[in-house]
Amino acid sequence: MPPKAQPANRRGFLKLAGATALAKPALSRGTPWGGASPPISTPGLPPLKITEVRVIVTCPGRNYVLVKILTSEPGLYGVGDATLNGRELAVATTLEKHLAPLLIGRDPEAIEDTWQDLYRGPYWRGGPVQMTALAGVDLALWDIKGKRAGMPIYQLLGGRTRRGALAYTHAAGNDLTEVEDAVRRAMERGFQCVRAQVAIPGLEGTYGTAEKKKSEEIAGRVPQQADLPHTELFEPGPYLRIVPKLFAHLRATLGEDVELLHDVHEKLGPVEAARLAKELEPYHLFFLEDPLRPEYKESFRLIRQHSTTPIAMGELFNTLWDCVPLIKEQLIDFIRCDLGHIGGITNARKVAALAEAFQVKTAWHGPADIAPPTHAANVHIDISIPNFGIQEMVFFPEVVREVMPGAPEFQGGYMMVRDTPGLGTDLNEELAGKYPYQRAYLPTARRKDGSVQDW
Ligand code: EZ4
Ligand code: CO
Repeated sequence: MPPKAQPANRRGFLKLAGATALAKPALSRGTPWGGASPPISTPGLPPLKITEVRVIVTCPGRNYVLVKILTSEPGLYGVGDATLNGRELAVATTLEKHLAPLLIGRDPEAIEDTWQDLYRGPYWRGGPVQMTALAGVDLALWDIKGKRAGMPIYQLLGGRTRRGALAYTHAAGNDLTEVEDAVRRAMERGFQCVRAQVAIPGLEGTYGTAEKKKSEEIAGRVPQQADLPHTELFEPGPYLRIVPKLFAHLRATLGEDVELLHDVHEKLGPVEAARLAKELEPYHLFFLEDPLRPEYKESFRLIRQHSTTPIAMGELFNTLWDCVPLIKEQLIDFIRCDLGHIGGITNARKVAALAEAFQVKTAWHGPADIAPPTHAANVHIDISIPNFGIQEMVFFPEVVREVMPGAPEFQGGYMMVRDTPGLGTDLNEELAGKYPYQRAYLPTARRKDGSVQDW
């Protein structure tokens, strides 16, 4: 029997939100189902509904936001990651106050429909806060679907295309030999690919280097406090001089057999980035990461015109459309979105497919400030697509692995996911509760003259 059509009544719905739920769509004649109702779930399986959405903010060493979606089937739930470093509570509030009421009563199997509805529904769409919240929901729903199907997510995405995901780790130091030693340690651990960052002489605590010191002498800055951002110094001149020296040193001492990468962290202007890419050419980088800020996509042309150093970009992108200009003009070689900030698996697999058509490979962002469910989602996609490039990874401390078990594991240079149904990751809520949120910010940066610099 077709469901009874209901008149549109948004106010009525809002009052109901959290109890029964899903907005009843307006009557539209001429459909076999008697209205513009959302798609229905798998025939033959018992109908499934979302019964509860829990938002858990925990700080086992650093802050993480998790979203746990429970269903009408006892014991069937999914856990997603909705961590946005430095703005965790904005995402948690979005989830609790704005998204949870829309999810209760909904069919968790209709992932794409839910994604579209939550992305396009608010009219004011996108941005890192909303896209991270959406990623949390998306991952939890994929986790549920995998568990219901009895399959790991990579199977639902088409099955394995490879045995493991080639991984890179970070090596940093205060001078060239310290970085060299760090790269050697990574190689001894089994890494074939290593990202190398070095401190800039005369400037303290550059992005990615081992020690982050305060630089109190910068003009016009408020004093540092533990729970306020510390400010780093940056000058493009010394940076542009030391980085080619670093890679000359690494090639001279380590040879060609290790793949080397470097993260610019969107700090340069167009001609500076072009110069760096050009000067690094002799050292054959695997890629140069995030050379320009995401606003300046057309400037990537300048880098391309001057160098064959492979370029990777994307951890600050929030939508599929952010990726289009760079991919369709083949201005990059690797697209490295953050699944946690681009709306999860549902959007990332479209980014991967778009990239495939233009011979661009994936290199999903994999830092310590996104939680194990996103790291697992990275690897599920990595091992099920044809155009995987490389996977950034971190070793989580023991306490994080206890709170969120099941993160992908490093084996001989590759990342492996569990073959258990769903993402393979979980959340120990009781333990998470023992580590309450602590206010924390990402660092900021300034130039020597005191002016603001992108970090
Ligand atoms: O600075 O995720 O490639 N990795 C990175 C990260 C980012 C952090 C910011 O929250 O650039 O370390
Ligand atoms: Co980066």
